[in-house]
Amino acid sequence: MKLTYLCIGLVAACGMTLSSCSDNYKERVAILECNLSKDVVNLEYETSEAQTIDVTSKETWKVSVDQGSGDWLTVSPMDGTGNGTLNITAAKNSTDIKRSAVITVSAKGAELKTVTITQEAFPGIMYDFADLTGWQKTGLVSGINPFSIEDNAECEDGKALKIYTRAGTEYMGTYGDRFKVQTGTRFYSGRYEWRVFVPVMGMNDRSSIGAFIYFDDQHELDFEICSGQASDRTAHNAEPDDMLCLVSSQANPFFSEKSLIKGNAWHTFVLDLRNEDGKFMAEWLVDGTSLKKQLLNFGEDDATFRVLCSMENLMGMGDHAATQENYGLFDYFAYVPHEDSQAPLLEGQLPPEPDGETLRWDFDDNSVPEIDWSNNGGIFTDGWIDLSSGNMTYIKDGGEVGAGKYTWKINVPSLGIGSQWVSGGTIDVSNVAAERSFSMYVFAGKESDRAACTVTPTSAQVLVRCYTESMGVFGFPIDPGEHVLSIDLRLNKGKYSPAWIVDGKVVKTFDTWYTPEAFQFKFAIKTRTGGGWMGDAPVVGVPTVKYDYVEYKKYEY
Ligand SMILES: [Ca+2]
Ligand SMILES: [Ca+2]
Repeated sequence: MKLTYLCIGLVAACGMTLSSCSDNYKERVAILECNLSKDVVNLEYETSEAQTIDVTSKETWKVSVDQGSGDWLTVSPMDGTGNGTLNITAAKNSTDIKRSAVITVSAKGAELKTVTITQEAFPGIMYDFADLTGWQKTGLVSGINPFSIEDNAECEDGKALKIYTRAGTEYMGTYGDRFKVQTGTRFYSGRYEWRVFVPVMGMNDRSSIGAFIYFDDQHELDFEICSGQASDRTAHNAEPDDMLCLVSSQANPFFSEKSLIKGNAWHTFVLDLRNEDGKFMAEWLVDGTSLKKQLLNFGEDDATFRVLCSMENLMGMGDHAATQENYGLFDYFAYVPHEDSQAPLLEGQLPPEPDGETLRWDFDDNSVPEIDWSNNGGIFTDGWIDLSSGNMTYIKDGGEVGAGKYTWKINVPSLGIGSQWVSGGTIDVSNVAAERSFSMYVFAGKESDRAACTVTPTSAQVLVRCYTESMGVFGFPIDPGEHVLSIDLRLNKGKYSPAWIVDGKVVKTFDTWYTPEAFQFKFAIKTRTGGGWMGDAPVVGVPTVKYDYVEYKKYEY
């Protein structure tokens, strides 16, 4: 019945004669059998075993595969005679899109048979290190760029992030080479997975490869890989190509345990955090083998984690300063939530703005309201305050500020690279001597500041310098001209959590450990020159910088 319909269809479509239809019919009856055991196969995003489809035929058959624009499905064999079996293998789907392909089996004169193969999307967030989208570089120093994207055939996508540290005592310790990339997105419970190439590192060098998650110094969970101290190597009967792998919790509770791991090899490091009665049950696995399982004293209500990949010349990791350049390669980092995991806090997404009173100063009568601000050298024209040689300090209510959204419109000048000049808003601690601040200056940046940017600046662009001491500098390129900049200072679990917003777009968020109880702040708009942290050359002339308005929304918490 089916064949008759097909034949009629062919006649209509191709204008074939009835006699040729009749010939086809006869031929088809003779080779009717070309059947497949399945017509649909659904694959997980990652499968290790090949799926099979049985072909039942007495004829010679051929296989064709339509996989859209991709190249992810492998079918073998692609032809055969008589009964056979097709083996279907799929590459891991690292994308967030479910994909499909159609396999067609044809035998001469027989009806075409098709199998639709679908593959689930990656159920979490995959960072493949084909570039550094979503990551911030930290610890950069002048003169070298320790981060690079390398071609590597052993990577799933052919690309890896390489981070290296230098040999020598001058690059040791707190202010030595400590190079990291960290995610802007923050995560809760779930499965954290890094694929890392561990070389044989300099013997007993104080260098380590890090794959870890961080909220603050009390909430940090790590893998650290080093060649280790000689005494530890002896205690573990390490072979020359063995490295030491430390699994650690920095606190709550503290522990650090060592085991051996082969150097000159790729490894998969998994940190699995499951919710258990409001706490995290944490498990550390290397290449599928569990090294440590521990219930922590904290859970999702206490910490959200950024993910880090690092190379650091750290004390305690060996017996002496690095004798060679050491490096690590990172193929990918992948996060997969558990069923009950809170959704990640994506970079660029903020929770709804808290309520609060909004204060706004337009300067449109060409003066600073004296009860609100102290003006030190600002000059008014056309409703703008020119702070090229001045600053203005918020003095209302004694000048104390806290959680809130601080916004200003600035006309940014062109600046020579490395000029020691900054202008913008800064929220500075007022009750202790330590440096604690949230600032958002515009500056040109040194070459190292510019190299550190996730988005590469053009030569004409300047940088928005997003800064707080506990984070360091995050530079975001903008063109000279008018921009609206905001520091959106929230409280997250009782601690200050700033977001830096450029023209309405969140470019950076960070959780500090600063609390309103410990620190009071004052706000100012300043132009400053001459600091070594600003650049490596004196500014030429007096760049013109003007502000159209300032706004402060005091959040109610
Ligand atoms: Ca990769
Ligand atoms: Ca104005």
